[in-house]
Amino acid sequence: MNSSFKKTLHDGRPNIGDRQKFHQYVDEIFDRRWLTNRGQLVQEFEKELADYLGVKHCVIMCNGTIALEIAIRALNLDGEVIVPSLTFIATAHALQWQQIKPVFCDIDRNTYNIDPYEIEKHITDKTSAILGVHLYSRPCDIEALQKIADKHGLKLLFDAAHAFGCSYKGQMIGNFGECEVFSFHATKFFNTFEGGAITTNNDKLAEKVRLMQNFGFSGMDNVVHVGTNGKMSEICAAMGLVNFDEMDEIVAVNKRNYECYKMAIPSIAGLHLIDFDEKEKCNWQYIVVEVGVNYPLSRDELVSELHANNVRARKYFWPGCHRMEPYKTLFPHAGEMLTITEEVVSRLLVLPTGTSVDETTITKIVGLMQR
Ligand code: T4K
Repeated sequence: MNSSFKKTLHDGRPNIGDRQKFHQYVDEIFDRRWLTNRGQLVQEFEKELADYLGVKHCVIMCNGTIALEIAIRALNLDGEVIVPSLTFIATAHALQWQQIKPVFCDIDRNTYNIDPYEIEKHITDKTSAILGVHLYSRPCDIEALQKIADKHGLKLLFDAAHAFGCSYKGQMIGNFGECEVFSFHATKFFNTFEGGAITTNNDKLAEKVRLMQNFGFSGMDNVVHVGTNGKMSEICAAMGLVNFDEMDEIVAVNKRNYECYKMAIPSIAGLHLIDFDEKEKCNWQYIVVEVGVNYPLSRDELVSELHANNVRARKYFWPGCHRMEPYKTLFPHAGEMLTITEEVVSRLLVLPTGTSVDETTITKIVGLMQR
């Protein structure tokens, strides 16, 4: 490995759209002196996203975590909610934050998404909902989850933080369950610095979510609901509009990068690269590799080796929410029902992609993985 490769940090840096356009938006924001509270750019951005997703309502938020919390509260969830443990900690925290017990459910061995066949084992008279996560750009088995939710009178909602720009059976993610929640954090392929959204086809829910996002205000001086501050600022909406214009190019780069990894990784004995359904729309953002037993290094050894060469591979989402606080103390036996989760969390790693990563870099990264 040449030393200049080793000296540079190889990381999935944020995608940044046209700077000039962004600066123009900033000037407009300053000229209008309208910085936040549902300004012109937020409204424009909401409309663009709703049209793109083909959904009736898109309520843009300050980040994905607050959006999750608002969605959970707007749906009146309580008691227990069934959720995968293999997800970012925010999914579980959004429940626990509101005194709702996250009940961790195992995942499907092939998709790493919540396993519909495991869900019924966890349903009690306290269960109010299923919170699915479309992990690593791959939608959950939505039909199966909806069937179980309907059978037991449970609400179904989705953490779609990884699945903006993806489709399920030809329909864009954002249209399923009671509502879906996106994150537009800097580390997501489509970012607004910080940001998120709740999307729904339910008019009443959308109205409630809008109220809750703005302290419950319905017009000036009139508070009609309990609420919080979940608003997005104009500057974040400007970033969203700029990046939205370049989304197709960003996705094309992601796809090229995925294909570049795919040319080499499958031929390395013991490494398995996740695949995506070519018939569906995908953001191609997650280059997830499972390290098998026949690979000469463990996942942790391989990650250390990559880090030693300045390649920022991540162990998302090790060790699983159930092994982090407060859950590991609250539910010390949760792992007993999470056999697959426990197995795969120590095998998965995520490699860098995005517009800051080129084919030469990928060839070198893969070279480090060859044994
Ligand atoms: N649900 C799911 C399934 C999620 O994945 C997330 C967020 C949420 C819900 C909650 O949505 P938000 O409330 O965040 O909107 C990151 C992000 O903070 C988090 O948004 C994301 N998931 C999670 C998967 O990853 P870290 O702690 O891994 O980020 P950090 O600081 O290590 O950054 C990752 C890499 O990106 C670093 O190597 C440095 C680089 N980076 C990062 C930032 C912020 C940059 O180059 N520039 C930057 O500006 O959590």
